[in-house]
This record gives sequence, C-alpha cells and structure tokens, in this order.
Amino acid sequence: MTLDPLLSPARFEWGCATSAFQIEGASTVDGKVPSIWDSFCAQPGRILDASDGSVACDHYHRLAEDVQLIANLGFKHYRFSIAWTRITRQDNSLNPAGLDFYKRLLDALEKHQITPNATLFHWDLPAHLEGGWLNRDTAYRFAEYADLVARHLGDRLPRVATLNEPWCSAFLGHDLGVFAPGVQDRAQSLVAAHHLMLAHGLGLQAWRAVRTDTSLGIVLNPELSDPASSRPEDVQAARLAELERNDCFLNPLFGREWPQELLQQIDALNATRKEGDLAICAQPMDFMGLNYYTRTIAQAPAGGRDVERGYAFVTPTAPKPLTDIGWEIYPEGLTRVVQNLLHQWPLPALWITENGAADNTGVTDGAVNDTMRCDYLQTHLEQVAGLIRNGADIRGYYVWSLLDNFEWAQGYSQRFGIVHVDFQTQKRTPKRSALMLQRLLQA
Ligand code: GCO
Repeated sequence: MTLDPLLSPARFEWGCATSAFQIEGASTVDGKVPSIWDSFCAQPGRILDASDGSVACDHYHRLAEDVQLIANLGFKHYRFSIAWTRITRQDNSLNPAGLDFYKRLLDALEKHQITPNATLFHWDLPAHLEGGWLNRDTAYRFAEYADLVARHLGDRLPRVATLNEPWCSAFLGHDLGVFAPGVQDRAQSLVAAHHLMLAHGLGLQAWRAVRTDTSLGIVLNPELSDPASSRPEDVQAARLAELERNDCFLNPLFGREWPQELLQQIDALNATRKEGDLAICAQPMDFMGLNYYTRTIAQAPAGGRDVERGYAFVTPTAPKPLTDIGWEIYPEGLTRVVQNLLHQWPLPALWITENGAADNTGVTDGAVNDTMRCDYLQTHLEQVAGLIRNGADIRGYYVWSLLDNFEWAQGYSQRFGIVHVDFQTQKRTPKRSALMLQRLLQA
C-alpha cells in the first residue's frame, strides 16, 4: 500500500486509540472506585466470555512499555480516555493517586514527543452516582469532574473530547440493555441521552472557565442506515434509526430541538428537561471526532420492542464481506455518512477518532498475519483521502485500536488491536497491520 499524499504525516495527524476501561486493568488499585462496567461485568450472563476489566491489558502497570510501542510504530498522536473513577473518590473529591497515573502517562508521551488526545468519558461511569445517566445530577457531577481535570492536567492536554459515543451509553445501556447499566426501557434511554448532552455542555462550560487554550469537542458514532427494501415502511425505519443515532445528539449540539418523531415517544423527557438546556448543550466546539466501523440495514419492525423504536436491524450475512464480529465491511459508508452530516449540520473541523476491524487472526511462528484488517484499513483510508480531496475538513485519523483489549459485552472474544495481546502472559506482538502502518508513517 502507498499513502495518498493528502494523508502524509507531514500534514495529516496519525494516531492510535484506546480507552481506559478496555486496557488499564488495575480496577481496585490506588483508590479507584468501581464503575458501572465493573458492576455490570459482575452480573452473570452480561459478558459473552464471563470476563471483566480487572486486568485487561494491565496497561496501568505497563504504560512505559506501551508508550514505547506507540513510538516504535511511528505514531505521533495517541487518543486515550481518562477514567473518572480514578480521578474522583466516593465523595467526588480528587484522588491524587489516580491523577498521578495520568501524569505518568503524559510524561511518557512527552518523552517520545507523542501528542495526547484525551476523552473525559468513555462509558466507565462511577457506580456510586445514584441513578447514573438517568439522574440529571450526574450531568453536574460530570462538570465538576471536567473542572478537576482541567485544573490538574489541562496545561498538558491540547485537545479534549467530553464524551465518546453518547449513543452507546444512552441506547445500548438503557434501551437494548446490552451495555452497562443494562436497562431495557426506551423512554429511559431518551432521558439518558438528554442528560449526556447536558453533561457535554456543562463540561465544556466548566473546562472553559478554567482554561481557554484547549481545543474542545465531542466524539460521536454517526449512523448510516440503508433500508432493507424500497418499501416505504423500510425507508421510514432506516430514517428513524438515523434520527435516533444522529439527530438526537447532533441537534442539541447545534441548538436544534430533537426531531418530532422522537419527542412523541417520550413524556419522561419532559419531566427532566428545563428551559435553557438546549443553549447549554450547544456550546461552541473546536472539533468533532467521528468513529466509523460499518453501516446498518434497517427494516420495519415485525413486533416486540422494535415497535417502540420504529425500526429493526437486519443482521448482515455472507456473501457480504464481514469482519470477525459480524459487521459488514463497507468503506463507502464512511464517505456517505460524513457527506450526509456535512450536508445537515455546520460541523467544525473533523477527526476520524476510531476506525478499525475485529480480525481475530492469532500468532503463528511469532507473527500475526491479519490481512483482512490490512485491507480494511487500506480501503477506509482511501475513503478518507477522497473526502479530503472533495473538500471535507478532516484533520486526522486514529486507528482503533492500539491493543487487543476488553471489547465490552464481547469480552476478550473480539480482537481489534493492531498489536496482539496474549492475555495469559501480556506479551505484545505487533501484527502485520501495525507493521504496514509503521512503513507508511516512516516513508
Ligand atoms: C467505540 C468504542 C470502542 C469499541 C470499538 C469496537 O467508541 O465504539 O470506543 O470502545 O471497542 O468501537 O467496538
């Protein structure tokens, strides 16, 4: 593979991404308090392989080695998340020992001249916050946490995102119930979505009250949903899926009311919304991160809880090309989804903050020949270059993920890393995809 000149590291930001709960482990160390993911993993039947994040990649104890690895692979940028559960204690006051971990991480990155790109919330909500995202107070607690990070680490963080993929926290967590906290209630998921966006806005306000030199934004996973057929019912289903995933989050960011179709579903929301919330959500943003993996195919609901949602997803099957987690490989979707968004909302500068594939190829003779992931990355990078060529303001690309890690409800059964992790020995082995990127970045 050769690199399109538009993506040359001289002018375009290249990075790799991780998140705290998925790699750190050390879940009870140095005063860390439990998150909703710690409690969720402890419930039987929640995680496919009955695993948890207590050890994960043991990154907490191996950060020097892991940052060295990032440097060896040639990345100059690293996206990670800060665990709220390490920064604050049960009484929401600062936990200096947890803070120290991120200081050590930032020291190591600085030593290798790798620029940090931090996310404040990647799903690991402190378990002691009563009601979690269903409680409006949690949005105010988030602003206090943002204030603490701004005060204690802000001078070393040039770019900060408030939330990662709030759709997942709201809908996978409170409607489908497959993510923590595992609630299955449509109305509650909309309440959670509102509180998440409120937290985003309050968080930005809190940060800016401390510092004005940080580039601030949010990371979303916008949806491209195609109808299963041209039947009007299926077309409408695909539309509703996109409204829930996109408009529900993008509208508040730009001060627009939620789409009517969603508002009709929820009296519960009216009970928690206050005059002025929309203005809080719509704080100016310096950037937006977009995560893209696949598209979905939607059809009219046949029954059950899909009726409340107004859509059902069709599971993709062969001969469609699929990654090992069963997601369709559809590179054109990246172009289509970005163009759709640019058409509808006045987006700030964009970064692709996650893109990657589950390719579970193992180690053979000391090497991991993950050719499917190599092709996946290559074809998606071509789309990124095409978008830029056609005028999209995309400033960087972060591959998901640096390491094989705890893949949420799938446990350790799905491997997204460009570096293989042997979870028995914690040995790291760069895969063919990592070596491919290393070559490109050095060329
Ligand atoms: C995400 C998630 C990652 C997942 C990845 C693969 O932001 O979607 O950040 O945590 O591991 O998406 O499912």
